[in-house]
Amino acid sequence: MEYLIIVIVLVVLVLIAGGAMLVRSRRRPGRARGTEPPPAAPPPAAPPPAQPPRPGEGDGAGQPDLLIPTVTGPPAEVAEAPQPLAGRMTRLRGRLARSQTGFGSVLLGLLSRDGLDDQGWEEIEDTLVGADIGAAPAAQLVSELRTQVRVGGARGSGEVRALLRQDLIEQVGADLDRSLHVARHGDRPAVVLMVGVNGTGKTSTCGKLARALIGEGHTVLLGAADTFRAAATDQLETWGRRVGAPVVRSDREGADPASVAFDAVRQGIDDRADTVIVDTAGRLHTKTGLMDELGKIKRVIERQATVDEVLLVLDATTGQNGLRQARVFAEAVDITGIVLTKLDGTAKGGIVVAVQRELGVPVKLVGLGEGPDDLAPFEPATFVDAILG
Ligand SMILES: Nc1nc2c(ncn2[C@@H]2O[C@H](COP(=O)(O)OP(=O)(O)O)[C@@H](O)[C@H]2O)c(=O)[nH]1
Ligand SMILES: [Mg+2]
Repeated sequence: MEYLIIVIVLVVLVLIAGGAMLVRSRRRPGRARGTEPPPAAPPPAAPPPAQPPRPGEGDGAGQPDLLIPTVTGPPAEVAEAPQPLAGRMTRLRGRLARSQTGFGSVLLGLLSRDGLDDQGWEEIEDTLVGADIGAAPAAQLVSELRTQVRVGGARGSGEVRALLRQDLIEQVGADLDRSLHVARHGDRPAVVLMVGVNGTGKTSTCGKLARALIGEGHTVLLGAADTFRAAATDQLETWGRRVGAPVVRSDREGADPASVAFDAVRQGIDDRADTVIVDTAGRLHTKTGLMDELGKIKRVIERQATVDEVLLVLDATTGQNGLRQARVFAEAVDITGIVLTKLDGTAKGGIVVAVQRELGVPVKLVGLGEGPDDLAPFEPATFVDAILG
């Protein structure tokens, strides 16, 4: 009898332990989006996979840690020659259109109604606000459209679409200078500083941009000034290896980011590189901390070269939170352009209008996926056409 009880207890314990393990292993693949990419098949010489995040381990700003590797596309795709930057947004517009379900077609549907009343116009305004365009631009758009519709009288759906298209393009800013300053000048490389909060896509953008520039015949060097975690440096190195760009890094976790940036630019000058792209840490600890860190990196670079672009990387899916981040970064450093990533993952493309207005600088590049060629120069008309379907 005692034997039987002991055997039953043992069986129950084994079942409980087995169940617990099953639950834990089930949970692992379903991580929150943007915290850890599913591990892609590593390239032959890839660094060892990073440790899984420990609870409570972060960057000091309450942001989850990010792990390598980032590229989830098959290595064969990476080995192919990069697509030219020009025309990429048109090629990738399907990603946008797919993610914009709602916004454009809802607007067109509302505008095509016969005898739009105040409530209808309010719905149009709400739809625009819901797409993150911002309250002021939404009100402005509605007032313009109202005038146009009143003056022109009843219109067909084609005409309504043309009006809306024109007004949206105007809001997005068709005439802003979105050129990227990445060309070597004199005996100095152009320097691009990539800034933004952890997880927005800085390191991927460094890699994608390097790949695109190399495809256009530039020589590019990468600087791993995100020294906060060794994994961040490894991630950039993986990109460098894949795209054919040397990476200047420090072997010491927590090394001074400014000194890595300095070394990278020094190396870029010695190598006669066209462009040096410097990746930074996205620690939004305090505004003064951020200012000190980014300010120091910039000053130290400027001892030997000019910083031609300071690109703020923003995750389009973060909405108002992204705008708040943008404000803090803009106070810390002079931003010259915005890279809006993950536009493939949001139906709220209106953030383009809101963030440009907030910072007074143009969106220069957009991220439309995790693949190595999923970075495109921003084109207002293509963007609006994708939204309107
Ligand atoms: N869907 C999508 N994912 C992106 C895009 N850009 C970056 N990511 C992913 O966002 C995650 C964080 O990117 P990472 O470059 O490490 O961000 P960082 O912390 O700012 O350097 C990675 O899983 C990237 O693959 C994009 O445009 N679209
Ligand atoms: Mg990074």
